[in-house]
Amino acid sequence: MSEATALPYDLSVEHRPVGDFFAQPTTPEEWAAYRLSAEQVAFFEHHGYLSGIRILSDAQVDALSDELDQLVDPGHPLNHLFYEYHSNEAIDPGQVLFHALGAWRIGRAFHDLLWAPAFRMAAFQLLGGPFRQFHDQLFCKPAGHGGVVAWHQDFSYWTWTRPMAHLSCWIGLDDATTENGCLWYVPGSHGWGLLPVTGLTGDMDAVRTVLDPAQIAAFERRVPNQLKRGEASFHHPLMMHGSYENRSDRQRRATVINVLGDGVRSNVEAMADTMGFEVPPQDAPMAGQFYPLLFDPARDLGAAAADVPTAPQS
Ligand SMILES: O=C(O)CCC(=O)C(=O)O
Repeated sequence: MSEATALPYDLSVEHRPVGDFFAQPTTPEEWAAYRLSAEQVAFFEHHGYLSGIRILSDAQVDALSDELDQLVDPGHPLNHLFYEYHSNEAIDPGQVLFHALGAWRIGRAFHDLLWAPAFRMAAFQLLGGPFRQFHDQLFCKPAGHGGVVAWHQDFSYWTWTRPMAHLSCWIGLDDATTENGCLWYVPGSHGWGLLPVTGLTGDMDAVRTVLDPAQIAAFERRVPNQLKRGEASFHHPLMMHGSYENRSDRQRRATVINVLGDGVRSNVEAMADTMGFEVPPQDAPMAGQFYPLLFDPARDLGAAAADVPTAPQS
C-alpha cells in the first residue's frame, strides 16, 4: 500500500483505490482478461447465481486476512464507522457469528477490494450496466462453534431502495466447504418473488413458514457453494441462500460486496430502521460519498463495451 503511514480516516471519501493492491486495467484488451463467457452470464440468469470466479490471489487474501484481524477488534479506532457491527450475532448461545457492515470505510485493503477488476467486470456483466457500491459485509464463523446464517433473500432487507437492480458477490477468505459452513443456494429461487424477513441468525429454516409446498420441495435441490479462498460467487437479490453451522476444526471467513445499478433511488420511507447507513432522502438517487460509482462501461470500456456479453439491464 503506497500510503501505509497515513493516519486512519473514513475511506468513503475516496472514490478510487488508495493503494496498489489491485493493478487496474487501462485498455479494453486488459479488461477482456476478466470477462465472463456468454454461457456464464446465461447460467446466472437461469439459476440466479454463478460460482467459482477467481477474484483474489493468495497474497491478496493474506492482506485482507491481516486487515480483518484488526477489524474484528471492537476497540479499533474507526470501529464507529461500521454501519452495523456484531461481534456475535448468533441467537444460539452455543454459536458465534461475527457480522459487520462497512469494512470498506475502515481498512485500506477492504476499500480497494471494491475496485478488484475481476469483481467489477463480472458485476457489470451480470447487472448489465453501470453500478455503485451499496455496502460490504463480513461473515466469520470460528472453528468448532460457528453460527448459522438462516435462509433468506438479500432484497428483503433492502426495500428502502428501488427499483431492485442489486447484486451480491460472496468472496471466500478461507476455503469454504460443507464441513465449515459454506453458503448454499436454491437454484431458480430468484423467480419466487419477494418474501418477508424471517430472521438472519436464528432458526435456519424459519423461512419455511412463508413458503408454499413447491418452494419447500425445491430445497431438496439446494447446492453447496464450495469455493477456494479468493474465489467468489455472485447471486441475485432474490436468491434464497443461507449457511449451516461450522463444527469443523477450520474457521470460515468471507467478505461480501453488495452493489446496485446506477439510477437506483432511495425508498427510505419504506423502512423504519436503516441502521447506520447514510440514506439519501426519499426518491433521491443512491449516490454521493457513501455510494461511489464503481464501474461505468462508457467510462471504463468505451465502444468496446458493446462486445461484452451482459445480462439485460434491470
Ligand atoms: O457468509 C454467509 O454465511 C452468509 C452470506 C450471505 O448471507 C450473503 O452473502 O448475503
